[in-house]
Amino acid sequence: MKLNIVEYPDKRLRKKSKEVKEFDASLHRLLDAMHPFMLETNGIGLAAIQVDYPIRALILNIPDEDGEQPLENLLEIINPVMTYKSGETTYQEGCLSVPQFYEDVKRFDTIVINYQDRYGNTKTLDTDGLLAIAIQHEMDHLEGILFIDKLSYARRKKFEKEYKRMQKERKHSK
Ligand code: QAP
Ligand code: CO
Repeated sequence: MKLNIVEYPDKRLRKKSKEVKEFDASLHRLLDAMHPFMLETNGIGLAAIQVDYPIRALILNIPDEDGEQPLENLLEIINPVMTYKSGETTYQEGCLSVPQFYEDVKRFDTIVINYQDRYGNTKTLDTDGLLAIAIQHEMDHLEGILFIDKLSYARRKKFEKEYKRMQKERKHSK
């Protein structure tokens, strides 16, 4: 299964992802393809909509202390719902769909989510730190929201200018 990243300003990133109802082989095939794709592209989190499948599925593989991303740390999250959120934290975020741009974003520090695994089993996860930040970032993708939408007006303007210049450079070097 060959996946391609959808990059800003592609309108497909703005769709609201649909609930997953069938936990079948085609879902498993997609999840199985997303993980190596994410590692190859140096990602720590990826929502299905970023590879043009607008369904409520996302994966996360937060690096450990040695910077490794072992398979046992892979989290597959389907149909997540946030049931608790508290505190505040700021982190310099990036996104595979917004390459080469990083900016501080404010998020909740601690969250609890209910979600389903690839078999449709219901799970609860209570977490904080980078995993909580990453989950909030990926859950935003399910609503068509990107981290750049959370920037101040001035920062967003700066981003649009930088990003346009960068895209021109990338086009010329292709
Ligand atoms: C979302 O982001 C995230 O610009 C996952 O050139 C971000 O995996 C969660 C990436 C921050 C928590 C904190 C970005 C790879 C990867 C790039 C990513 C790039 C190559 C971003
Ligand atoms: Co992203």
